[in-house]
Amino acid sequence: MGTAGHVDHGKTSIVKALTGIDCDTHKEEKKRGITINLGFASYKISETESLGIIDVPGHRDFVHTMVGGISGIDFVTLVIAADSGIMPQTREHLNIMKLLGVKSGLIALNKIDLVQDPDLLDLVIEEIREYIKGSFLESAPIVPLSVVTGEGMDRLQSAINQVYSAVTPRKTDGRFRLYIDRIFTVKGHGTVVTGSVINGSLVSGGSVYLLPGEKQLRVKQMERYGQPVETIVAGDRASINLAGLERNDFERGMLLADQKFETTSMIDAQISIFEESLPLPLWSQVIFHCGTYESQAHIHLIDKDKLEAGGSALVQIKLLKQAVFMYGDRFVIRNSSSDKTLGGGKVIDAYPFHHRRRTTKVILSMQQFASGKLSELITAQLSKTTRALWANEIAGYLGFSEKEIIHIAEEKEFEQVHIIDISSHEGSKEKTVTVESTKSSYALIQTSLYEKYKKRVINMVEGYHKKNPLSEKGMTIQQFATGLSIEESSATWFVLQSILNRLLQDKVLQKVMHTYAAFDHKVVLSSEMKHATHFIENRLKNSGMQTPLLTEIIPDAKRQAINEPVVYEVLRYLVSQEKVYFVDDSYIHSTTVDLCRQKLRTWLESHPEGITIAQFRDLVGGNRKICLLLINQYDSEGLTIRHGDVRRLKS
Ligand SMILES: Nc1nc2c(ncn2[C@@H]2O[C@H](COP(=O)(O)OP(=O)(O)OP(=O)(O)O)[C@@H](O)[C@H]2O)c(=O)[nH]1
Ligand SMILES: [Mg+2]
Repeated sequence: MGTAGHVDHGKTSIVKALTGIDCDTHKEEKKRGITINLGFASYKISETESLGIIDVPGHRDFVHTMVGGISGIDFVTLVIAADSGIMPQTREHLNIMKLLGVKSGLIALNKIDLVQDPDLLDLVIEEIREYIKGSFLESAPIVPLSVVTGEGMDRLQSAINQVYSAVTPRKTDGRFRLYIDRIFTVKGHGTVVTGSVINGSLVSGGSVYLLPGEKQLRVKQMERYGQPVETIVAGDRASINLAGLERNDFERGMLLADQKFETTSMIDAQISIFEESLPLPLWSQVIFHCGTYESQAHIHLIDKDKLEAGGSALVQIKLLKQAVFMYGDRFVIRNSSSDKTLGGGKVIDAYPFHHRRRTTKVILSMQQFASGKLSELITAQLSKTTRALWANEIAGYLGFSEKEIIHIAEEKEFEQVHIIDISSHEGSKEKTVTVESTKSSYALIQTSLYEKYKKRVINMVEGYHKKNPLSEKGMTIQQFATGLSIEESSATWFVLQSILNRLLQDKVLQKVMHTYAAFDHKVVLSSEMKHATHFIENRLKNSGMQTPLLTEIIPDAKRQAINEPVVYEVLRYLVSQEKVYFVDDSYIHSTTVDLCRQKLRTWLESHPEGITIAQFRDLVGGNRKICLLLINQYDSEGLTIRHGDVRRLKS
């Protein structure tokens, strides 16, 4: 529970009356008689449950402190002094709480001892009722009381109990984040930080990151309301004893998280400004507050040229100080001299592009982000890139759990996104292992992009066949990936694999060895090619062991009106057909290779002691180089095996 309200209306007094704890502990606070820092107390709701209370300052100079405190609360006790009624910071605090998304609370109408006239009291109550109409406090209990006389304190307690038990607990799954509001050293224990857990949960003994930054810290011990605990969850106020942290590593506004977040200095947001504010021009300079983070900021209106008081707009905000944000984080903006709260909003994209121009496309995408619908968010996130993303990558950007992302993506109606379960992929098993440990097993891509990739794959294969008409083979996955600039093992690579599998299934492609060829691809020779193939093949066949050099084949072919590029193409084709062997610069016809193989086998069957190269040469004729090449070929086929200087049959 947080307190809120104008200075001097009795917030700290009420907390003290409830808990016995005086939150104004600093010398300066005592001297001035006002609250300056956040105060913390715990109030026993029942035998087993304690309520953490955050007492905030009411003075207008410390509204930024109030924002930090209020960010971690579930409900508020708005304190209004009966003798003065609604005052400027009553309004400002209520406005801020609306912006930060506080959902419930009650009103403590304090100092009734100073209002003798019951009609006057009724008047104040009426004024308050009127004022809170339309806000989250509309039907909140208003409890008249006096801390001085103690009147109404019992009613206050039961009102707190009632509101407390109606609060819906925060979601505790998702990533752990805690805004640090205090840091101190405890003798013999080291550094301790305190703050409010805004998301997720943390278990003692784990490790956390201090953000922004790289520093990883070990959680030694945790306490909730002074009691050691093993787990802290969203909504808790906690103190954490950390190993590895030094006092000057810390700056106000930092937070602890269970994993690294990319830092950002530019966000897209949806903001609204108060009725009492001045309009915001296209560009403006403000102070930005989120949790305990505070920075100067430039706001650029995107869907409007001017933001009128009471209105809202989509904006891009440039922050002077690095920060980490998650989708949906609430913030407050104050004027640049920081004496007035202007309004605030929520982060809709923590890592946007720089919107130099305010195009319809930009606005549409921002509206998608602002809608808050997870399916829209996923689409918007995916449309920022021309590649596929891992489910957990998207989860990270948006601040949802991977499970939620996969769940939505799998929904039938969600047609804009194609989801690929890489573990179900034929042949991707080994990949899955390496990928799973660091990444996700689900890749997501916009359906339109998936279709685009599919078309390009088909075009690439067609182009390949056109260029290599005499090759039966198509392209390898690596060739597709290179052509499409897809990194191996990236999410998009798995999408490519999925596309290839789909095209095989749909009989658009066929597998030829380890390549993908068009399903109806057949090598058809033109009469010119037929002539060339016939000539070259015969030339090689007739040469037997006297394999011709390319420099001999080319002029021979030329005399037959076959030019050089055709010679190469035909040779490639003959090799792919296995009619010709290409070994170390020489082309040997397969009939020659077969014949020599036969001779060798027969000879070896009657000569178990083996054959030397010289003997083999005598057996088949031809030069030493060709003989060596042939023998190696037979070794590699598994016909023969080398024993010292001789080859024997490998049986
Ligand atoms: N007469 C009377 N005085 C009260 C009552 N409650 C608080 N006060 C006095 O009002 C003054 C301010 O009280 P605080 O509790 O410090 O007020 P606060 O709202 O915490 O003030 P800030 O934190 O500075 O905004 C103190 O002098 C209190 O003694 C009450 O019920 N009746
Ligand atoms: Mg106070």
